[in-house]
Amino acid sequence: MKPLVKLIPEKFRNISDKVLNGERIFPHEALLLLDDAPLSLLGLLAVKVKEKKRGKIVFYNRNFHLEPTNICIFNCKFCSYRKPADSPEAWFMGTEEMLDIVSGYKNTGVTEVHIVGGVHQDRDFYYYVDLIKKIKKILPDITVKAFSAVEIDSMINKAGLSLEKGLGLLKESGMEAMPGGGAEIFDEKLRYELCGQKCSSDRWLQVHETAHSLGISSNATMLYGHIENNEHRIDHLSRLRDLQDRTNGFNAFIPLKYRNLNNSLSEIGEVPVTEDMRVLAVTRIYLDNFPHIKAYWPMYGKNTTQLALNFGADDIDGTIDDTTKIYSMAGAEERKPSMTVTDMRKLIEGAGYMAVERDSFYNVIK
Ligand code: V47
Repeated sequence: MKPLVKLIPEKFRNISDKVLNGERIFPHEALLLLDDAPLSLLGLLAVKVKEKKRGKIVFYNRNFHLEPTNICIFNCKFCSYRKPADSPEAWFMGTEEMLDIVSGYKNTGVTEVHIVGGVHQDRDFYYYVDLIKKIKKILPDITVKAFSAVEIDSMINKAGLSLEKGLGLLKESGMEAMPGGGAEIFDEKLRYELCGQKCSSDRWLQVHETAHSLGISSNATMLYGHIENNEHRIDHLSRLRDLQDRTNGFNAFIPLKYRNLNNSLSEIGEVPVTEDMRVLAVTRIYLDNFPHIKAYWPMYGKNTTQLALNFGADDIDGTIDDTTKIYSMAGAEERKPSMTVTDMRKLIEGAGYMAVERDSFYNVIK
């Protein structure tokens, strides 16, 4: 036996061989890796998988977020962002205010607007259809990546439309992609405990499946580091892997680390960075049909994001321009998240990778 192989504990040798040969691993094998494998082995395997897909390329984009409101009919236990309407920290942007923000990005090279926010009782489906049309009038070339499946489920239900009809109308108005939010954790018992008011796991998956069938690509997320265990995590990833087998409509998976400032779960604290890297690496290894794994820098912080590139991530998201508050309000280090293209390239190159600008669909921007 070669000396290097001896460094791999015996119980992981078969799984490691499978991963290195590009074979799919079973849920129980992913669980074993997540439970027990040395972190160094996870990093090695995840980097091998990623580099087989992508070589040395790590992607970034030029984007900004539009967060119309943080007033929300739902009250999820992990959320630090939602505020009651009379709170000094609540906001509700008017159409003109949002369109002024959008106009500010004319001729800046920005390629994507990511729209998410609270589900506000006074805003309906047709308001958002109209908003997207107005945004596309101002910035015709920008990709509108809009609304979590939870927001889409709410607005479409309220309008009394089928998913096919509602998503079709959103697409016609100019929405080409969907972000991966609202997935949280799919286990039904935990989901009920954390965010029982919002749509079910099956419905989240159905919204994405329908979007994919209409040619709207999307991302997927998993909120981890709260009350779930490793089995719940692998179950969540399995449901996503199964759906991707059917549709191939997901672009990226984004593990989202629970941040604990000012929410109802605060006392449980946050998982250490070693746990972040374990989750990330197993994700890259297990989700063999996901083209990209994103290390979302406003959530991890810049240093951990750089480390994440050595645990399987091949994308770091975008310039952001201090336009999202979800993570700063939840305690992330980046209080005003913003990076220039030069900053992003430096971060990626500093980790030993080649920085490549992409659009929302991972086409390379020269
Ligand atoms: O669904 C809320 C999470 C998500 C907290 O698709 C929290 O490119 C940690 O989905 N600690 C929304 N996480 C953000 C999101 C996203 C982010 C970046 C990129 C993309 C993409 C999508 O944020 C929510 C929830 O899972 N979240 N509160 C918290 N305290």
